[in-house]
Amino acid sequence: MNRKERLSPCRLYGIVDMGYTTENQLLSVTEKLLAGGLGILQLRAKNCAPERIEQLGSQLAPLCRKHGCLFIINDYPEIALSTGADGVHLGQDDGPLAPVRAMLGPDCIIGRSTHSPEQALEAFREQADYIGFGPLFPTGTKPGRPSIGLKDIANVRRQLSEEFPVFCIGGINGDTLPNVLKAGAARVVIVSWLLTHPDITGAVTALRRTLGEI
Ligand code: 3NM
Repeated sequence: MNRKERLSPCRLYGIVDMGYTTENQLLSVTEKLLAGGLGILQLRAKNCAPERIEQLGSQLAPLCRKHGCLFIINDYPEIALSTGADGVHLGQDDGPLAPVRAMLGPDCIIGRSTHSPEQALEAFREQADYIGFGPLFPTGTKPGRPSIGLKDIANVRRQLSEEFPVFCIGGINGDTLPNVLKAGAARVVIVSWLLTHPDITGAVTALRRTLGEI
């Protein structure tokens, strides 16, 4: 299966965010997420130098590969390439996708953060392989970013092709998830709730079951 075929069944997207994990804990937290059968994982390290992200990514990439989990680097296409990651995740301010696609090749996964239906449609037209859509709720993981609520999820999914992966994100946890699903979401990214969970592996498995991934 190619990378995009492997992305398609993923309903839960995890992020190891260095705001919640020390470098010492990074490998063990990642192992716990992977042990739950996570299908796609991103390394997000907003306060790390690119050289350090490359070192950390080089450790995580083979670990994810061993577990059959897609591995995505946040922000840096060149680090995705040099670490052998499966793809890169880009924000709204990271420029057009076409040059990144040219650099990484057709098989690489490119994701884009979107914060409105217009941005979601634009990322789809630009041939992103998936989008993040949020933040649905206020979240300390991206402080200061206005939340967009649940009202547009169903419409956005309807406007894009049925199977296009829309990962809802931002403030999703065990309490908010049922309403996110009721609003029409099929896929979610959960960061802080998972990383601070007392049983990370169990939580991943339970979420995958709730989302119909298993
Ligand atoms: N991107 P948590 S919201 C990394 O809307 C990120 O683009 C967002 O973390 C976006 O699950 C977000 O801890 C933080 O709320 C998600």
